Formats: sequence, structure tokens, C-alpha cells
Amino acid sequence: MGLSSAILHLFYKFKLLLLFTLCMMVVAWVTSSYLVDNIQETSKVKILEESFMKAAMLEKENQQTMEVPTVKSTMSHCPALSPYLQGSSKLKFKASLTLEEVLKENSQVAKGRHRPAECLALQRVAILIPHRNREKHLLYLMEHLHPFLQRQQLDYGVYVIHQAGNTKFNRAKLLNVGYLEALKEENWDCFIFHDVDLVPENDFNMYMCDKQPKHLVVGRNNTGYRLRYQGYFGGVTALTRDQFSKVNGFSNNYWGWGGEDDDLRIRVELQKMKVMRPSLDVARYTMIFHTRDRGNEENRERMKLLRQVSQMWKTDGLNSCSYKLLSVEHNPLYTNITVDFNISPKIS
Ligand code: UDH
Ligand code: MN
Repeated sequence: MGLSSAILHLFYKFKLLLLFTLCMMVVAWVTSSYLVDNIQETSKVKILEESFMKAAMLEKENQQTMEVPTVKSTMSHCPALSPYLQGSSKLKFKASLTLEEVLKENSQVAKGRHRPAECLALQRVAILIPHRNREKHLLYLMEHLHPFLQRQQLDYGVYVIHQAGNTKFNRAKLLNVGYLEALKEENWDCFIFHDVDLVPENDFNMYMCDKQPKHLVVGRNNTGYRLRYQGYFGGVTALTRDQFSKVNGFSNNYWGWGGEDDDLRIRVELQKMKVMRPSLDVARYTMIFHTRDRGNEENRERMKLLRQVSQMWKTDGLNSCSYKLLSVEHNPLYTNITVDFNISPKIS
């Protein structure tokens, strides 16, 4: 082999090597880019997966918050003074008023309860009405009270505590029952103890509790819109859950008419609390005319009982209120609680 052919052979080998190296480089490049792509793909999938998980979790969290009554968590409190108040109104009591009419006017009330849709009410208020044989008065009160309480933007519930049978009427004990039974349903902040025949004339007379027990009937039509007497604490009063429990509620021992409201005032004073009253221009009521009821004759024992309040209040009241619960019915306009006080003296 000559020199030139040897050089040619070497050159040929070199070309082959170059070709081989080039091939190897291509193979290496293809595999490496595939691998890199693969790695990138995997991390892309991972990121996507993670974001999916996050989104799913967020949605779940959102759903969970949606399931809780969102009103409570997102709404702000109602203003101190409701924008719906109208002030004084001339009350009318139509003789032909029917339950159907009152129900129609108050279709938004269910089980005697209502709360504002636009804001969180400042207080949860239970209205307790002692009752027997005053159906027409109850109808008039429902007609006026529901719109009145809604204009005040309250979260409220109405309870009528009905005394079964015809034994002597006991207003105070019925109100104790109302307090105890209403608290089984809801953690009410404030209790309004309300006669069935007193209709408020001015919606600036707020049905809310205060730092001190409140007396709301400063004036009424049948007393010439004057306080009946110094210290009068009857008709309609407002006490917080704690104020009422502090005095051990009403006495259970007042059968028939009179004295139980004075007894409560003495209990309040014994606890160093002070009765407060709104101003006379708003705390005005119309009492639907009535005569004395059978079964609610004047209680001649009341003066004697009133002299013993300081010895009695601790053991006579909420903690000693025994009764037979006959029924709890949820009517559209109120919850009706029927009780039997078979231990009371019979009507003479
Ligand atoms: N109540 C009843 N049924 C009764 C007795 C009393 O539902 O049979 C309730 C009702 O909520 C009433 C409250 O107890 O508003 C107080 O009783 P009341 O209205 O008889 O007391 P008031 O002081 O009247 O208003 C006393 C007798 C009125 C005699 C009038 C004569 N001029
Ligand atoms: Mn009355």
C-alpha cells in the first residue's frame, strides 16, 4: 500500500468516526430532550394537580361557609335607631277583624318569630303574654304588635301562656312559665312581659332591654296618660334574662288580680336595681276596654304578701315554679303554651 492510499484509508476511518460521533450526539440529544421534556411534563402535571387540589379545597371551604347561615357571619348589626320607625299612630280596632285578615297581613311571620333580613338585630327578644279567655284582645294585639316589632328591626318571638281550666288566674306564674319554656327554645337576651289588652301607640317605645329593668307603660288612655301610681311596674315590662333570673322571677303566690307587679318591683329594688322608664311622649298605650274577668277577682291577700317579699323572694319564684305542661303549639303568629296549675284554690 502506497502512502497516498494509507492517508486515504485513515481519512475514511476518520469520516466514519465523525459520522459515528455525530450519530451518537443526535441520539444523546434526542434522548436527553425527551427526558427533559418528560421531567418538565411531570412537574407540569404536578403543578396542575396541586392547583386542582387547591381549587377543590377552596371550593369545599366556600361551600362549607355557604352552608352555615351566611347572614350571621357577613351581615352588620342593625343601626341603634331603626329607619322604619313611624312615631305615634292612631290605633283602630275593627270589630269585624278576623284571624284570616291578621294572618294575611303577617305572612312573613312563622311560629311567632321574625328577624330583619337586612341586618343583625341588636337583641333577641321574647314577648310573653299571659292569657285566658281574651281571644279578641289577642287578635288585636297580634295585628298591631307584629308590624311594630318588625319596624323596630328586632329578632323576636311571641309566646302566649295560656292558663287551662277555670281555677284562679295567676298572671305572674304564667310569666315565669313563659320565661322557662321560651329559654328551652332559644337563648333570648330580653323578655317583655306583656298584658294582652295593652297596645303600644308609638314605635319609638323600644321593645329592648336596658342596663336596668324597664317599665314601658308610662301612660295609658284609661288613666289619662299618667302613671297609675308612683312605683307602678305593671302592664308591660322589659327585663334581661339575667335581671329576671337575679330576682328569681315573679312570685308564684299571687292568685287573682293585683300585687304581683309590685312584688316584682320590690325584688328589683332588693337587688339594688332601679326601674327606668322611657319618656311619657313615647311610652303610651291604649288599653282595649274590658271589665273584670271571672276567675281574676281582686286578691285580698296581696298586702300581706307584699310585706314578706324580702323573706320570700329567694325560695318563691323561678326556682319553685311547678306546673303541668299540657301543650306547646307553634301557631303562625305565636307559640301557645298551655299549662295547668291544679294546685291553685278553686273559684268561690
Ligand atoms: N288575663 C287574661 N285572662 C283573664 C285575666 C287576666 O288573659 O281572665 C291577663 C291578660 O293578659 C290581662 C292581664 O292578665 O291583660 C292583666 O289582667 P287585667 O287586664 O284584668 O288587669 P287590669 O289591671 O284590670 O287591666 C283590672 C280589672 C279591670 C276592672 C275595670 C273596672 N273599671
Ligand atoms: Mn287590662
